[in-house]
Amino acid sequence: MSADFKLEVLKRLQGAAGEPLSGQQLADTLAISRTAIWKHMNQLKEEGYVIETIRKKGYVLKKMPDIIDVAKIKASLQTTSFGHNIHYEEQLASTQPVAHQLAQEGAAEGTVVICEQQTAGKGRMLRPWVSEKGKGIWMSVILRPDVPTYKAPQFTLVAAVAVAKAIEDVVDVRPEIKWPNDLLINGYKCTGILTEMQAEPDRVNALIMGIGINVNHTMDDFPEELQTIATSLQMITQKEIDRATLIARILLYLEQYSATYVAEGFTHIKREWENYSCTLGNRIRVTTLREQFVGEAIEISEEGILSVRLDDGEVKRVYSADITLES
Ligand code: BT5
Repeated sequence: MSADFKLEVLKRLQGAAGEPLSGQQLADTLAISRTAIWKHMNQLKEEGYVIETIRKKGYVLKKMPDIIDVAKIKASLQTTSFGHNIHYEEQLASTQPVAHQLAQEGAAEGTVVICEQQTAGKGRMLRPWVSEKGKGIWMSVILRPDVPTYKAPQFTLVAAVAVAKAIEDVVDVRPEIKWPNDLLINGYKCTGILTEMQAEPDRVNALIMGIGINVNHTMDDFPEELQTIATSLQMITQKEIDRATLIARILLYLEQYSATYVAEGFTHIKREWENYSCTLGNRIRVTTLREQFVGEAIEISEEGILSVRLDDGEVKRVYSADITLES
């Protein structure tokens, strides 16, 4: 009942098209008390509607909440299967465990879990991923490639290319890929990718591809510790970005590039990856679980492994690590 009134209040605010709507008038037409109207206004504000109260005149709807428009994603999709099944939630601890659960229950390839806010977003190695409400794209995509497990790590690179290309198309900014899973713009991180796997002894059963993109953040939306390392697409372009359009494009490239990788191997995608890379040819500091060293990133292999030449000429092959650019 009360939700219906809230919807009625919202409809009338929208209908007023920027003109103030008096609380008394609203109360009379809906036959509820002014206190009830006030409560509905507060609830709408909590949901992200910006409603201004003008003294003696009434309420004005200034801004709708920026929520991800799932219908719009579906309407914009150009895929065969990716994104046809979307689980949308306002808030989750993390989209990853939900996608894992769905994958275990047999969810089809291309199933997407997406939310407005993660309260315990995950990076690699149990690091936190900060996922501000309504600002970013926090999603997990279920992939079911028919490949042996050793081919799974390259999917992080496949996803990095897919997301970079989608951002370039939709936002007209060219991100750089920092091996293995970051997209940077002007040296600041705007995207992180986390690939997790469900596997039989030697075959991949499902990949849970976690993609986090800072989209419409302003600097103040980031906690202080991220302000010196993170950026958002809006901070770069000074424009609000439509998340639904970007998501649809990411799903298109993710579908295309993962199919290419499965059918033809890494060679074709590797070339694209190299074009986006800010890692290759640069001096980098590598931190693995066991050691730290500095050298020149010289190539990635067909398996997605990074080769680093140390100052004494020794070449190290890096499977998994954090890297920072030295200069
Ligand atoms: C990543 O890990 O970059 C992978 C992030 C994956 C996030 C997605 S969102 C949807 C899905 N559901 C999840 O729960 N996770 C995935 P890593 O390379 O370990 O980087 C983590 C580090 O990035 C942190 O230690 C911070 O320094 C930094 N960081 C955290 N939040 C950030 C943000 N919003 N923007 C930029 N940097 C961030």
